[in-house]
Amino acid sequence: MYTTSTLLALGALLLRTVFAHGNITSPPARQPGPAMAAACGKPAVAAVMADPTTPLEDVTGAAGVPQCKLDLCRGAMFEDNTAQVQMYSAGDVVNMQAILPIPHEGPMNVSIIDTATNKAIGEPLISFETYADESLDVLPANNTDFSVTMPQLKAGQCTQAGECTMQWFWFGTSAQQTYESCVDFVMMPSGDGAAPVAPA
Ligand SMILES: [Cu+2]
Repeated sequence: MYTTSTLLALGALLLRTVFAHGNITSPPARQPGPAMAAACGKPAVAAVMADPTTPLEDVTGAAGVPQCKLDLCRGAMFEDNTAQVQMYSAGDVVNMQAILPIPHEGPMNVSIIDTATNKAIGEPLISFETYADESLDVLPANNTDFSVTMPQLKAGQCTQAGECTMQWFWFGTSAQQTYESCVDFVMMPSGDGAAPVAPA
């Protein structure tokens, strides 16, 4: 016998492929474009254009394509996003807005990523052990509206556009869906232009 919640779950499963899941809306996040099409294929770009909140598992034809860095910014490339590089200084508080039309409970973090290595620099700027919990009637306000504080990086680090990106990463545990939105930025020297050197 089907319960109401079973039917709701079935409905959610069917709708999952039609409706959105989640992404960052502010500051402006990396969008797909010609460079991504060259690396990941036109169907991949079409999938993200059709649903800007799609998990990377649903980016058509991109899995296993060696030159497509699907696990960095869901394949979106800096070269397609040079016009929206944010400028930050250490200590800046950056408000971030997310939309989560279909929540999936799981961990989330926002981290500064070295794009050459796809490795995080330092600790996450914010992290949740449990985020976007669909069992809640209303999501906590800080799931869709939160702030991060830009850290003091080593002198010269993340000062070239494209060198680093600020990536929102969320994994829906039971949905087994991964979400990534990237905000491109450069760190501006603080004070008199000579950035203080942080201890290694
Ligand atoms: Cu989803």
